[in-house]
Amino acid sequence: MKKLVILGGGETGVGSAILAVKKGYDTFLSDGRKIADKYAAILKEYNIPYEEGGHTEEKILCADEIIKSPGIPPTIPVVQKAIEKGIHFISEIEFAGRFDDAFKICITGSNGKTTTTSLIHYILTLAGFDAGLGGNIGISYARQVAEQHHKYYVLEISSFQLDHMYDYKCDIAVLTNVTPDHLDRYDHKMENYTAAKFRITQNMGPKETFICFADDKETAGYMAKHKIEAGTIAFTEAEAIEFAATHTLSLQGKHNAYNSYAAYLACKAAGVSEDKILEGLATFRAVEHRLEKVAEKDGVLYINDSKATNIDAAYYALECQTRPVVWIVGGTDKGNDYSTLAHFVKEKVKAIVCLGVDNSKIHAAYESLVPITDSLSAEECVKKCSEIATEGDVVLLSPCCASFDLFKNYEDRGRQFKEAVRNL
Ligand code: UMA
Repeated sequence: MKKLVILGGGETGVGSAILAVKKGYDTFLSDGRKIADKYAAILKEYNIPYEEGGHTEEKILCADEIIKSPGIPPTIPVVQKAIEKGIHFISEIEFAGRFDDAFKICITGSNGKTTTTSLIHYILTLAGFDAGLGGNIGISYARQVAEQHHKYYVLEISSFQLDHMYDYKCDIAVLTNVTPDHLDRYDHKMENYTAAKFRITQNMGPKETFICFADDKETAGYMAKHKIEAGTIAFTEAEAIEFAATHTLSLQGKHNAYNSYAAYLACKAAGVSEDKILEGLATFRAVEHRLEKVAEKDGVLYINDSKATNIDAAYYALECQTRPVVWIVGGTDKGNDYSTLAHFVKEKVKAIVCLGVDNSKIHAAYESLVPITDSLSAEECVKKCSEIATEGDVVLLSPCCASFDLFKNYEDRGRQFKEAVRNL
């Protein structure tokens, strides 16, 4: 029997473990920290052997194959030793794909992928397709393959998941854009990160469809040097803007015109009727934590864009603001270059409230431009913002950074922010 070791006991790891035992693998799960109660309960329910609070090398280095959770950096000692030993690493998506014959629509990109994925899934469901939603959002793909069966899957795929994908083949792949993100995991080299994103096209041929944004610099640069085997639709900014101008779209803003148009093209390629696609694009409700309007209090609008964990996402959020902004920024820095947002700070931002443990880079970048204060909790942060903001302003949480210094994840950060706003 093949020995499978799973590193990480979160959503990815536990989903993979369920699928592995169901498929008869000799399975062992190892987590370096304490496993959350809800996941430990599932492991016990399925009788899956596991350890927590540390990675025991003897129990891991005997594996035939390892599934590494995407959040575990490849630099940790046990991973390095397994690589030296030549053990094969795969991602959860690769693993689940081995047991899934569904039609697969996969979306990747630095930004817009959650929105585009959710839009496509919403439209397919509206049109009566039996479609599962997963990947980097919600219930892990592996768990769904183990416990449910869908004819279609719409999967958001992160670059970390793509890193260990080899034989997986998408039927339709969408690449929204490639802008700097997670560079700390890619030797601070943009070309490594871009190449990871393009792994989404591997194994695809002319019968499959690859949809990308032709005016994205990194995408165009990569495609000028590499041949893409898939049937490719590279749409332009002008086409997306024209589409947005001539149709009713529930999502506003330039970046959402790209997301909506990419979703339109993907749904067309999947065989959804034009009517249903347009109905879906007109009736879709915004994704939580993505430019989500929380409340208007004393004439101040509060927006939760906690999902903006990199510079480019915050760029879009600032770009579409028309009111003076009290900007909440900060968290775990991923090698950000804050200077690219300085012109927005000059033009649109009246004050910055940092929400993070180490805000030194943000202070250094913007201190000379606007007043900056610090906060260490969502409650303290929202209170400070409410004191600074006056009628007609917007308080925008669009932090440019990961959330792990103060929160469990970006969802936790967004929910705590909303709670604090409601309690004002
Ligand atoms: N752990 C170890 N050893 C270590 C470090 C961590 O065992 O050295 C353990 C932790 O204790 C924890 C587990 O690994 O129990 C967590 O694994 P994980 O961080 O990979 O998290 P999962 O719960 O498996 O969630 C992952 C994605 N997380 C990341 O990519 C960091 C989730 O995306 C995704 O929703 C989920 O799989 C389901 O597919 C989150 C995310 O932030 C939303 N993604 C990044 C992004 O969107 O920018 C890529």
